[in-house]
Amino acid sequence: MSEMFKEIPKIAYEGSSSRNPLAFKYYDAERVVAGKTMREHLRFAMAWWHTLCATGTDMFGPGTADKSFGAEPGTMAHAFAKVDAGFEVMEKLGIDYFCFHDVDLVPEAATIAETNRRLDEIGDYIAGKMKETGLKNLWGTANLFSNPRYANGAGSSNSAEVYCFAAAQIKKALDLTVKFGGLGYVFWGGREGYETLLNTDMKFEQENIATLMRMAVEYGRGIGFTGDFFIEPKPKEPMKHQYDFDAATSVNFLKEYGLNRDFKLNIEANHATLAGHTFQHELRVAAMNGMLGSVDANQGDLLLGWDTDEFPFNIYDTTFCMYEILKAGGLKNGGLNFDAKNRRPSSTHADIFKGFILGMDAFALGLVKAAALIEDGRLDAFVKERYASFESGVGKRIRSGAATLDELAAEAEKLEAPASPGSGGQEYLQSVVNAVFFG
Ligand code: XUL
Ligand code: CO
Repeated sequence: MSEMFKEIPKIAYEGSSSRNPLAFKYYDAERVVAGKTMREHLRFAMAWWHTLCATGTDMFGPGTADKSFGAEPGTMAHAFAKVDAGFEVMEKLGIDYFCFHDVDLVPEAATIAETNRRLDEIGDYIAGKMKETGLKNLWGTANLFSNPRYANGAGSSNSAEVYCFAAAQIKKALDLTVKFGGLGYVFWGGREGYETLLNTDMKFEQENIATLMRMAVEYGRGIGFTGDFFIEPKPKEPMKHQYDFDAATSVNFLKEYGLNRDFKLNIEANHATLAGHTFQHELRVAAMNGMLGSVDANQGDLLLGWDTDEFPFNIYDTTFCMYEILKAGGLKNGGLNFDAKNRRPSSTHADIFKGFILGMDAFALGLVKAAALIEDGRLDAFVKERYASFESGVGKRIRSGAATLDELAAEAEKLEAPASPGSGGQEYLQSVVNAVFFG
């Protein structure tokens, strides 16, 4: 295989004073932070779809980036060229994992049998490259939203025939994920939702989605998949209302249908902001329910109401993300998948690498700052003190579940001064964060 990106060298760590656009300023893979190397903490992954398929097409115009990689798009030769390009991107950047949808890998054929044959062919090639390079699969998924048959959803479709197609795609995507030794399998319910309740039986559709997920677990475990299944919450786009709206909604759904033993959540930054939450809020909801599985690392633009999937740039957000991950004890079968794409005018091959450098540096810096905030201890100490009234006396009885309303009402009557919660200290805490950030 010949080198595709001849103008791009292997990207090295050169430190924050480097002015080389093709070097890491903060991501130093083997540097140990909070007991593990950056590489182990961050477990970066390349998203096949954005890196190798997306050309910058939008509803106002065609693509600007050339992702042909020397082959005719839409052919199997192109599918193979994308594998070569993808492995070169990962090797040059030192990214250990990739994530894929079934139809990112090959052009979809007229029949499932033919698509599957193509997937077998490309799957063998990818597995060979993985063996040769040591690169790994973070997670796989099936694209159950692009093909017109999924206009009304996949698991939530009104058509049992469409539902069977979805099942067939999930089966094959699970086969591939297991073949690649993937750590996870994702359900992003792109069109699992509705446009109008006038034509929708919401409970019926949600039951069907749960049934499809249960079948996927049964099949996956049967073929030796030991990783985690993930739901990736998103409130809207493409549907007006999606059933996996946010982390809390998804946790409730998984518990309601008894799927919580096999499933965790894949939290995406831009999906969090579309739901009206911060990224950190969604990570915390997942973590406090024991379901913080993996992360789609990107960011949105708060002035825009859609999923812009930008490479991460905001250091406060990457810090608070890594803060939640460190506090949760790390990601077991997850990592940081760059579900991120270059802006449409950033159309050169070098821009692909610069996007990843931005994102990897932003998370490396976030990791360092999150570890520093924990080490500093002032945030933890403040929170502990804030709830101190629950450590003894009546507060302790409330926490143990032993208190009664009668008893608490009697306590309240004994109080001489009006009860006060004390200062929330937000400005102080924010200044602590800035002091830790900027010294
Ligand atoms: C879409 C999105 C998907 C999922 C995988 O918003 O995030 O790319 O990550 O289907
Ligand atoms: Co995503």
